[in-house]
Amino acid sequence: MKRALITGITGQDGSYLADLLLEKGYKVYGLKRRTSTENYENIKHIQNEIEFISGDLDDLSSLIQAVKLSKPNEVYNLGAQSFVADSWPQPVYTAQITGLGVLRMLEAVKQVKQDARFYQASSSEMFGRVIETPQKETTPFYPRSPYGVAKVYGHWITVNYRESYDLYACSGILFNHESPRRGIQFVTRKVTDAVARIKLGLQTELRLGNLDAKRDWGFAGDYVKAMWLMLQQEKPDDYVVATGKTHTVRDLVEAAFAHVGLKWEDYVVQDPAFMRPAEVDLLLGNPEKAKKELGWEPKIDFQNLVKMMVDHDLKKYS
Ligand code: NDP
Ligand code: GDR
Repeated sequence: MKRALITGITGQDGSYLADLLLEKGYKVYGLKRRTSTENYENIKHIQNEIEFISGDLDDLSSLIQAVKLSKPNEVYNLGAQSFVADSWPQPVYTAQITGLGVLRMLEAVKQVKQDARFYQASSSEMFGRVIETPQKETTPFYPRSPYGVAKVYGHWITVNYRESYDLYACSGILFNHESPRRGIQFVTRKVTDAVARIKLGLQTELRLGNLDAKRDWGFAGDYVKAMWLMLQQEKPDDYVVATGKTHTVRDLVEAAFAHVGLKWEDYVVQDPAFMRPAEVDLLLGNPEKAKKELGWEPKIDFQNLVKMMVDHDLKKYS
């Protein structure tokens, strides 16, 4: 039985990855930080099948202990302060967890179990003010937020540990991916949740920031398969994971309201409070390498993703 250690197990991706690995017969260990109230919402259906280990990406000793206890064949480092907007008010914390947290996890693997395969959750936010379009593995980085800068560090330290210590370490450069388990602060879920509440008469308006930003949005359930595939190859490498299609926030809003028969213009209010100090205007990924080398294909397109999320939120409030 293969053993996997997942950081960020309570998050969107951690929960889908745990579903996938349990289906494949893995023993799954989840690093779980202490929180004042329990947040098992995304994993409550599999809670009894996961072995939780108390730890924090800020605490190297806890990560060393987690690797000792789980003796993993594969480590998936998905834990992070992952909300870009909060990386401006919390830049040092974001650097500690999203940046240096990667180094701590790599150190734990290097010190305790060098043959464990390591996955780092890199991000399209590293491309930021894009140098070329579409973005691929060789596109230079130009991050536009403290979060993006921290992810660039996490990316390069993963490459460096691979080259310095011969670790099997991969970075997946994943473009935005969403689902009914997406955190409520992120724009897709904020919109689908509000559309459901407005349709059911529980809310009257939706306040948003920049409607012109473009993102390459896919489905999280498809993207965790690419993470697993990266760790099953002969040699470790880095891959862009994306749909190859981009849409504006306005397209998202329009699709979500249209799905319940409403016009978005009647409800959406632009609010400067949700504008960012520096914006990433356009992200569009080229997933050719992942398709060719991993045999990976996204299954859910943008329209179906939006419908899936709105339907889920409607059911939740009905
Ligand atoms: P989420 O925000 O849903 O989950 C983040 C996870 O990290 C949660 O389990 C959270 O725990 C955990 N975490 C936060 N701080 C710490 C800490 N100090 N120590 C240990 N764990 C911590 O993110 P996603 O699932 O969406 O993303 C997973 C990873 O992929 C992240 O690294 C993100 O930056 C990256 N990424 C995400 C993309 C996306 O579109 N979703 C695209 C590209 C990269 P808790 O529940 O306690 O808060
Ligand atoms: P992003 O996702 O920053 O791309 O990071 P988010 O959904 O937060 O923003 C996407 C775009 O929507 C615009 N926007 C708003 N965003 C939010 N959250 N709230 C609003 O009200 C709003 N109005 C407009 C934003 O300005 C932005 O342009 C996500 C995270 O999952 C990261 O962890 C991950 O690395 C990247 O995706 C790839």
